Amino acid sequence: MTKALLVIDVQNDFCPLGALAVSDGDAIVPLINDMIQDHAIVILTQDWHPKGHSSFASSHAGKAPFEMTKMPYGDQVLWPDHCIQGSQGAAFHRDLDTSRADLIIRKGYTPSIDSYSAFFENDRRTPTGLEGYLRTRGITELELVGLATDYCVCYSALDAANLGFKTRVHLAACRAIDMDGSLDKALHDMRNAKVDII
Ligand code: VGL
Ligand code: ZN
Repeated sequence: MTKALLVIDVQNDFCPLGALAVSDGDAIVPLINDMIQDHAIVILTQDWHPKGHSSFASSHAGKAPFEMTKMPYGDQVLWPDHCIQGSQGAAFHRDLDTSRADLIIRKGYTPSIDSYSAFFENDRRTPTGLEGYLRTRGITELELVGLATDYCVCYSALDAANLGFKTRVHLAACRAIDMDGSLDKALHDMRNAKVDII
């Protein structure tokens, strides 16, 4: 068994005062830094959208943030503009220890497709390349932490488990957006997919 710690989207825009702030999002940073010290392999993800990305409400006339729309690939929540490539909001939280990361995988760069999961874009078919990276390194086990529990952590954990990786989510080192019951649904879906939740 070779194990990696997968740290999802600990970026300024998901922390208090950020464009898509997750309440208490920054509270997990010290815990994650401790976990980074305890793992031989650390991988970080970074939400990384071009300006005018199709997941932004501002790209859809008459739509407000947190409303739904239909994309060719299915239902999509419309978000405030966030994690614009190269912006301060897209940068990692300043206290996150990024020095030990073997890989930083960016996602959400395709203008027409959102990407919650670290493995596949929201069309559920376009790969990010993370699966190949893990397999070629012989990594079989993943510990997930980060933001947000009910979106990018959940989608990444579901894909990881469905791809056959032994997958564990550490809730103490995650925080959720939690709108319209999304956290309860995420926990339910992860349990059904045999994700270990602690
Ligand atoms: C995320 C919404 C939009 C996340 C990213 O990191 O959970 N959520 N983009
Ligand atoms: Zn995003």
